[in-house]
Amino acid sequence: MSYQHTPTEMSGEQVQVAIIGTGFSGLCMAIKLLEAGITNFVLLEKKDQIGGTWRDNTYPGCACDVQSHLYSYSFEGNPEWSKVFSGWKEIQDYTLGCAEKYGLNKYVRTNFEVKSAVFDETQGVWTLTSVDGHQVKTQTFVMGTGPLHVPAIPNLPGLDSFKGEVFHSAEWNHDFNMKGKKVASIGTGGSAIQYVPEIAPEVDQLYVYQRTPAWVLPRNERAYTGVEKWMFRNVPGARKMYRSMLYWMNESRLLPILHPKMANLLSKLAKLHIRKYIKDPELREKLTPNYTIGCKRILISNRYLPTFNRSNVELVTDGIQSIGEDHIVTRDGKKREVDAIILGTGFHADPRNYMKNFTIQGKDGMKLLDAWKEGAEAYFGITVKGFPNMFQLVGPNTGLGHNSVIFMIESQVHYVIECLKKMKAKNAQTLEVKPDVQAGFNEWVQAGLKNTVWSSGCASWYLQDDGKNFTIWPGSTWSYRLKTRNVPDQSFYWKALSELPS
Ligand code: N01
Repeated sequence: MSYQHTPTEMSGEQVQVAIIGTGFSGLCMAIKLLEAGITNFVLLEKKDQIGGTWRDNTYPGCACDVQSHLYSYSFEGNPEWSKVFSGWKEIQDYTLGCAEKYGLNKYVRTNFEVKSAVFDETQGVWTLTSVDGHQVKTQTFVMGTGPLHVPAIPNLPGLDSFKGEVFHSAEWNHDFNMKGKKVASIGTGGSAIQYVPEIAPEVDQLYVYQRTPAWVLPRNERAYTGVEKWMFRNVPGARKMYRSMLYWMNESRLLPILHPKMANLLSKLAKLHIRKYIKDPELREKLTPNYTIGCKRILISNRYLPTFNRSNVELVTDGIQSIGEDHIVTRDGKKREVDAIILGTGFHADPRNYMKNFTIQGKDGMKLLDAWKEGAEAYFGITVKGFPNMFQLVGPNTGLGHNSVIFMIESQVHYVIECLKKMKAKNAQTLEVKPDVQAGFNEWVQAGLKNTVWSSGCASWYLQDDGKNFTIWPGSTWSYRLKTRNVPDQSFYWKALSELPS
């Protein structure tokens, strides 16, 4: 893959649009800006290479649990996907390929980690400043930063005193040789269930520390045959039809999520899955969740559960009491000596946590995190009152537990482009969502989330501490698509430069 980095040499640059992040959402935004004839933009990337989740997560077994033919841009099909659920490397190569094909590399400014965005009300312009003090002035900015990228390091007593190797799943230490080592893995979410089966055969002993068991369903994994790939390449409509079929298959997974009674049916299936692999009733009970399926992300794997039948793998369900220089002690007083601790403990999903080092200041000196004191919210997850010309991709309440987030990203990018077109047509310097429109929308969102699995009383990173669901879109993805097709004039204040305060 030939890929040219663009150096960070941009202080003082002035653009129409600045996009933060070069993952799936940032790149999609850039591609669609070019399509709309907007070339005066930059892509700001904190690291030295394009990418997002699939650049950062490289742990053994890391793969997407949405089918690749669906977890890719609708306008950039890839007949060459090697299997149903591709690994991180294949997905990252796909995104780099898109960046190259659409000529995005020249718009990218790497090593530009934005630390603040400040709105100038008199000019209707944002100033973005990097941690190194470089600045970009822009009329509009789009956050394509993704909600799950700041690792959550658990506050476990004594973790700092541990002398062995410690790393988070998203910061995998590939130099650490696990052969013959005793390894502890903490957490049993989407990441851990992928790497646990991979490392188990390597290590001398693996202790899997589980706080809450995960609901796990079978993974329909297989490689595509040569004939299938030939058809995807050559038969008109074949790839699109297949993608549509995957889309509706995933969309149907919404039913048990929205209707807890149907969730019972799904949990019966998951229990059969556990029964198939785990014969020991005591172990089976430990691995069986007691919360409504869907409340935490439903995981898919055929390899995770059988791992616990290995003689060198132990499931530890007693809570961690303390960590010493070379061991972990659980609440039952048992001490296990380990050489390494892997933290499969997830990410700070609440922007009020993961955006602590990124100050966004809108109108009247208002900081975004102050505006979000009660919880993050936006209009369609995209625009926020008091923060004109700021757009978010995969913002509050637009995450999914059942289908491909790329579908949501494409809807949002379309919406942003429509906003920009309207601004131009109206000769508006600024656009700002009306407070009552945002409030009404969020009441509707929260009402839609009532009586779903997320209001069943379980703990989940989809929920903030007070139980409010700030992450999930309450309906189907096609309903989101329909609602974001058009930008209603009356939902926003549109102001020309001459109307801005002096
Ligand atoms: O993180 P998680 P992840 N002591 O938050 C446990 C996406 N993803 O990195 O459930 C002990 O799911 C925590 O326990 P509990 C996907 O959206 C996507 O695995 O809070 N344990 C849990 O078991 C996913 O949801 C793909 O009780 C502690 C685990 O750590 C998201 O990324 C693939 C603890 C964290 O699980 C995050 O997944 C992989 C503590 N102090 C991931 N703190 C795709 O294929 C936390 N835990 C698209």
